Amino acid sequence: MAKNALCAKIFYEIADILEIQDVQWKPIAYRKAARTIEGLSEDVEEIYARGGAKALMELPGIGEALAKKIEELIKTGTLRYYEELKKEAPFDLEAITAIPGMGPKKAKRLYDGLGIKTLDDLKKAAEKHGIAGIPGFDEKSEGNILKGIALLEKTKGRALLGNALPEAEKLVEALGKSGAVKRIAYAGSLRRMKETIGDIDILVTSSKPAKVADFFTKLPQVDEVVAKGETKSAVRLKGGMSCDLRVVEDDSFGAALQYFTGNKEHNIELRRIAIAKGWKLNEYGIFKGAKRIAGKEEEEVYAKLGLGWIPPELRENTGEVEAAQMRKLPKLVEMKDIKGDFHAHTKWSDGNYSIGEMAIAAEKLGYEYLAITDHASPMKVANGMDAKRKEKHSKEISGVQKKLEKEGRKIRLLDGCELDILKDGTLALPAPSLKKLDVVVGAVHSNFNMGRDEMTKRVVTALGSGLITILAHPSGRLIGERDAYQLDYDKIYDAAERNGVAMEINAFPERLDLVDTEVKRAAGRGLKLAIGTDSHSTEHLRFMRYGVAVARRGWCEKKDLLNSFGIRALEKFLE
Ligand code: DGT
Ligand code: CA
Ligand code: CA
Repeated sequence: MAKNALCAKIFYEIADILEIQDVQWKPIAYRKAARTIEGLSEDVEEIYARGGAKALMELPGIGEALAKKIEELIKTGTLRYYEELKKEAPFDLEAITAIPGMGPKKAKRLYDGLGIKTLDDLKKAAEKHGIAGIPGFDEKSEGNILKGIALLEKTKGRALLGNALPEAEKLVEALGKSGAVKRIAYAGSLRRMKETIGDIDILVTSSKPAKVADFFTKLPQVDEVVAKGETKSAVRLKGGMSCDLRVVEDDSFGAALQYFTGNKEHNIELRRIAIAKGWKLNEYGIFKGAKRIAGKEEEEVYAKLGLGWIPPELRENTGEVEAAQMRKLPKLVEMKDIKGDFHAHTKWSDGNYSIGEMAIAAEKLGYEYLAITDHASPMKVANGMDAKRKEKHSKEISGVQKKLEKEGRKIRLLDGCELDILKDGTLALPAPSLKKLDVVVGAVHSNFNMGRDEMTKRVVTALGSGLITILAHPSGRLIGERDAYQLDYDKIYDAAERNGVAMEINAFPERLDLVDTEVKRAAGRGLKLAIGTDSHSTEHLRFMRYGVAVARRGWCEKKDLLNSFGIRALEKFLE
């Protein structure tokens, strides 16, 4: 979550909890601060980077105490005061408010009315339809509560890749500077770039294992030390994630990296191959009798087993071992193949920056092009544009383009919009408006709860217009918050094929949509994929790497991704 949204959300919740406790005045102050932060056009992180807590205190309603709290949220992603406050409630506020749409106030009403203390109490009450009578709740909310609980159970204790990866990179960097480690890498689901991560696994080699353990368990990110030893340490990080550190010998580093990258089923396949050759494979190496015949490098382990090196993103035992045996592994797309981004918002809808600022940020990333896709929506969803405003928007895009060219910049802006696909499959802007655009990113933003046939028909109808370039976040899921809507993907792909529509890989960490398994199917039948970061700020453009990860997990090669097209080839495709 962007830091502004996080600060605002937590301040609102603190206000609610304080109100429950009958604390005077403070709730008003927290709400005021929350509103201030919500309304900022700049990231609090940037304000803080520029002028520290002092700069934060210049914002209306933010005094020293609140500035300190924002500072803590920026630095650690959590707030101790808030965590403590939640514990003071007479019911399990933390667990109950983890349900989407459930804040402290609602939780208090459930406690007052039904004595609900735990998630389990809540589940039972919802199942028995006991909640509908409580003020502010009806039968529909009972269904939503049960859905929310099911979602929580599914993602329980797992972090988004977009949160875990930066955290792991910081740990690896810090350990690298400890002066006690020689080789270092993260392994596990993180190295496979799975969309959610259970825990971070780090491997090192060292001649001073005790010093490594000391250094690791004393890192500022560490909240609690679970285990500490010369071969293995485990900690809980301040953000709530767990991290395992293993110290291995130089000669085993490759084998350990292979073993701890997993996944388990992939490992079992490899072990089977080793056994068939009369060898033993474990985290220390490949052994012929007592003799280690491979282990230092991962490539060596795969090569000994008669396999090409398998990129970690493919190691899910879905055919990659066989492909490696036949030398038929795909040549996966890489970050360096990416020449542009197909999904970005500006101040014209719900983004935080101007068209020019987004363009310059994209150029800094080395891109040839950036599609400006502000919302177009008749319901004005997210400050969406109508046909008239879209015309002005287009004018500004071409104006900014000219200005950029005058400055000698090479980045090309693609004139676009993120277009609402309405309930019946019609589009939020008329055909003549859409025909003028370079890129139309079509998206479902309303009426999520349709049946499978109806939803499929809705999207197929929209694609049939021939006016959509890319189908945005096709499943609509928000990881841990909202399930995918019901869709017949084969029918969607058929329609996409007929109409030359690309499927989006939305790279926003909560979305990662299409999901990797569907990406593999879509690319497998020849559809093009298009990564869009769905950026609402310049920082979000960096989410591209999560989109590339999904593409790689979906076995995509360069040719499968629209983003690998240079501007000339892209213009041809768009025609
Ligand atoms: P996570 O943390 O739930 O997102 O998923 P992973 O894949 O990181 O799993 P984790 O942290 O439990 O273990 C790291 C790797 O260690 C895993 O991918 C494969 C390997 N591993 C763990 N347990 C076993 C096992 O019982 N057998 C085999 N062959 N490998 C295992
Ligand atoms: Ca793990
Ligand atoms: Ca682990």
